[in-house]
Amino acid sequence: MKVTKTTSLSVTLVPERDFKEFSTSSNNILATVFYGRETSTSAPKDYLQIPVSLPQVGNEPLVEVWTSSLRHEVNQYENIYYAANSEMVFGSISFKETKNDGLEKLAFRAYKEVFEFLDQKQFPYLVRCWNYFPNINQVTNGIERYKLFCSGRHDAFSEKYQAIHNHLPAASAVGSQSGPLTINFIAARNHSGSHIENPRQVSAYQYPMVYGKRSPSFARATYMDWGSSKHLYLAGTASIIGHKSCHLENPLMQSQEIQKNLDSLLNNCASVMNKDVEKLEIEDASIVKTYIKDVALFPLIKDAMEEQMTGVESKLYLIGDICRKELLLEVEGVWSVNSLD
Ligand code: 3EB
Repeated sequence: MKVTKTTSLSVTLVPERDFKEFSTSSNNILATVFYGRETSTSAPKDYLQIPVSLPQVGNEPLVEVWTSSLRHEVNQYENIYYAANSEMVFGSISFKETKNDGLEKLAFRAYKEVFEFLDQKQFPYLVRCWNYFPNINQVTNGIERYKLFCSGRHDAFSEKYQAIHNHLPAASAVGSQSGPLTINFIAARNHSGSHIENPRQVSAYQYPMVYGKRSPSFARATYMDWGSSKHLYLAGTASIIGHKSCHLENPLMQSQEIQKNLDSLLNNCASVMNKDVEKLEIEDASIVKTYIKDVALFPLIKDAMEEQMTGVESKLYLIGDICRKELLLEVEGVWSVNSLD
């Protein structure tokens, strides 16, 4: 695999009050994500600005900032706002539900449009997806909304790909308090990432039917070599062993189980990634996001996370519903990878 050595992508959290200074200094911002905001995604800027309606909890408001070494353009394609350079695109699509256009249909349509966009603009490789929509655990006509979402997404992936599991990127699906269905994504032009599973967990795309007629379309992790920066994107990771939720109603034990899942996933990533000749080492995470179902659990979960991840500076805590109603939190992040050669 040949990659341009100078291409980079980085992610960090910047306090909102320092953001202006950050953005006017030499940083080449590709995209920003503002959590807890309702304002619409805007195009006429030097970078993509995406609001996500999940409230932040913690000391001071933070902005998630993605920077890249390459020159990019910001534009709109149908319902997709994006920032693209020669190697990568950061995009966002939002659809409002109506009586006639329910969640399943919209998830299908949104992913179809993302695939069409990626074809048109020649970014064939999805690297990471984030899915947000309200009332994720609500049951309508006997089916939970998360399952409807999974059906629509699955249908779009199956229409696009024959063996879909080879193409599924790391993802998160989190319940917002309000707002449209929003899908944020990163895709690559020249290299596909490697999608990696967790030996402690059944692959989500192989979950039994009790979790929905169509399985969730995501990988546990995606490794991407951008060139000078290499990233491991870990999907939303919950207290699930095999395919079963564990430690119901116990946030501390769920946190600890999540840590075991992250450790096992990172170990598996290290061994999969080192099958090539290049020797790679996983560093501390660049950013870790914890989604918490109930704000009352924040102090306890924060303590657990701070203890478990002492080396990680950029931690963000967001209030959101987890896609199984018995789960109290979920953790995702981006881990930097170094070449030892
Ligand atoms: C799980 O492991 C927990 O549907 O895109 C985590 C990450 C979860 C992504 C998704 C769902 C998704 O099944 C839920």
